[in-house]
Amino acid sequence: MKTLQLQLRFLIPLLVALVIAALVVLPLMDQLTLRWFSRDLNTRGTLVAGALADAIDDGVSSGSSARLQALFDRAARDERLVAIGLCSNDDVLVRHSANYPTSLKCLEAREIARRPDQRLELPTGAVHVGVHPASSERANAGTLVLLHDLSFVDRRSQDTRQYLIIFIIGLGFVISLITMVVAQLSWRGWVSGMRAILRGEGLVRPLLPPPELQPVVSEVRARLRDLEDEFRRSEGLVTQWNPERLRSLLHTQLRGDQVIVVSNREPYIHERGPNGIIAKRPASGLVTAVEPVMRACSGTWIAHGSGSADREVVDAGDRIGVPPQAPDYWLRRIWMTEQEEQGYYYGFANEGLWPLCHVAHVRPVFRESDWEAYRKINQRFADAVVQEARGEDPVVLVQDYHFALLPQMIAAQLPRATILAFWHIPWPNPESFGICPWRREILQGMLGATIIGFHTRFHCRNFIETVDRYLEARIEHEHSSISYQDKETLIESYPISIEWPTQQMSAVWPPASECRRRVFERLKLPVDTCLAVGVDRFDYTKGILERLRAVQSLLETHPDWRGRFVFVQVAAPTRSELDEYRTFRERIQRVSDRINQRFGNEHYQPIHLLVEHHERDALNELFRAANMCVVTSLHDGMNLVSKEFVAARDDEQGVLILSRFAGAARELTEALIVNPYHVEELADALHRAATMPEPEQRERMGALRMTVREYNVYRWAGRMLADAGRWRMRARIEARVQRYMQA
Ligand code: ADQ
Repeated sequence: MKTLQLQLRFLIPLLVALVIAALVVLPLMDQLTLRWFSRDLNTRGTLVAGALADAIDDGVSSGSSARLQALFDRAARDERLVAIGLCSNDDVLVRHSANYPTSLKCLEAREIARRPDQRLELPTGAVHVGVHPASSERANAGTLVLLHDLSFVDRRSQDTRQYLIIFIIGLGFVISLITMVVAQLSWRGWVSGMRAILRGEGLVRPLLPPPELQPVVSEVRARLRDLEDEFRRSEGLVTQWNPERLRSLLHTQLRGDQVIVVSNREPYIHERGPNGIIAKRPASGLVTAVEPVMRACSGTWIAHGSGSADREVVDAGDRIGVPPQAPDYWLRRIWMTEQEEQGYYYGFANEGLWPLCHVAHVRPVFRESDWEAYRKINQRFADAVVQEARGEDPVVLVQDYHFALLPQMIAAQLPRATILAFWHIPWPNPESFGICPWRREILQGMLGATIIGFHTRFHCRNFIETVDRYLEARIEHEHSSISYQDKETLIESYPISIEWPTQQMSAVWPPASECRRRVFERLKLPVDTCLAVGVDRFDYTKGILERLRAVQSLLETHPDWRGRFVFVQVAAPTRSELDEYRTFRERIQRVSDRINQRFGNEHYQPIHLLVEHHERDALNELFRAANMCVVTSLHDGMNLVSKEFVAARDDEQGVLILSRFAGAARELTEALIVNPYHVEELADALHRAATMPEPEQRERMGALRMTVREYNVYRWAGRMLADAGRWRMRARIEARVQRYMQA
């Protein structure tokens, strides 16, 4: 019924247009034909009159009426010329052919010839009346009245009219046919498309909708994207991210879909010790950030099993429930040989990508064999993700630079998975990245992800520019997205953070004064000591050497601090298999010894270098005991130590000195922001922190604590997962629209 209505709505105006065309076009056509022929007949008449002028003049002047009559009768034998008459100069009909209607006087003939149609109806039929001077160079014999037959004009006009009518009918028919077909198709497409959306069904169909509906699909896509952007912006205003909110987000926006995390470092390492097997938490910013998220969503974490007792504790599927005391999620361990670890982890990831991305004056090394191992291990993890996936569209969180190729490898096997790749370290500029021989492969691998996350907008921009430089991709800066080989990837900044301590947690902390007493007792420090701490993995990017130089400078320029200023550096051993790390460690040891020799004595050591892993409580105690925490990274994606120090100081005392090259400097603006390369500037900051009045410390620390509490790790994960949820919803709607447009 609807279709019929639609067709009528198209057909009626069309028919009306055709009738009007027939009423106007046909008479107009008749008029035009008559005018054309009149013009032709007048021209012809002028020619005839000119040709006869001399002969008529001869006939008149010789007085031979027979000759004139014969001339006229001969002329009137022409097929078209019906009759001919000669008017004298005073308009008297002096001679005419036999069939000339004598009732047509000269004056009347002139009158008719002046009318546009020049038509005269005679009993024998219609004629065209033309009046032409019969004059030549030597003669002026009067005026000729020429009567031309008009029946042939009428015949031709009728023929033209017939053809025109047939043409108009034909045209109308073709237009109606096209209109009906288009109306039918459009209506069906719209109806089924809208019905599909209302029914809320749909499966991904790789087919494209019919071309006439492509604009609609693009429009739907653009609107959804705008809404997403708007929502993301408004979300920034919401505060209070906590485990409950994250859990509810997982159940509402992700409808409880499975979450799989992939990282190189495992959240718990089982080691065999003298007292049996113990589970240790590694010193890692990534583990610190992702572990609370996994506890909240009870998914599966896939990681390299690197502990000496890791194999002993897993089940037949290489899985173990963690945390050990109260399991919340599964840890699936992946095994690799020493040689594989050497190539993939130490080689490509840590001798290649780590220095490449940090641009920290250590040259990256790229070896073909490392690249092969990297690819092989990435594939092994991708296969594990596929094994662990319960459905065809899990949410997979791929962590860090060890797995640049993983997104594409997972997408190849699970095209409907939502893959979030988070890059925990900085992304360099395109020129620096260009050093990598496999730059294109790495970018292509990463662009298999649905969303790629960095800590800062600055790193996002570097990444987008790098893709722009090395791949043929379409970049939409407005939506911060990259389309590569028909796949769209969102590039977004998600500043990582820590789990803000709950009241139950902080309630059991010893008071700051007690922490200070214990630490001072352990390190045998006089009570009036100003204590500065640094806590890092023992890595050349963390700026440990720069700190030592600044301490030396402080003790040189402010000798009154000698004996009263102590710097404790806690450095967790890391990547010790690599030469670069071993030499760095030796160098730090040498410089510390030298400073201690120069400024220390048997009771006083300005530098305490503690090269060991500390448990969380021990670090917390140290942070609470210190007067300041020194974070001087030469380049750092974020730096969680700075946030941990802030979280530990519920007494709102203590000063944070923070490198401006750490991502954290963009959020923690109330810290003393420094350039770690500038020795004196850093030494000044140490002095300023050591002498900062308590009220100023309170003001700064209070503001810092508000920031870290609000921008906590649940917000980091929540924003990312919320984006994933919206992306999945968008993909579902798009698939539905496309599906029903096919129908
Ligand atoms: P990391 O380079 O490991 O992380 P960071 O963010 O400072 O750097 O995190 C280190 C973690 O290890 C912290 O949780 C810290 O407490 C812990 N840690 C350090 N020394 C320790 C020790 N001696 N004993 C025990 N624990 C220790 C990478 C990037 C960072 C980014 C994080 C998270 O390099 O820029 O902030 O990932 O994305």
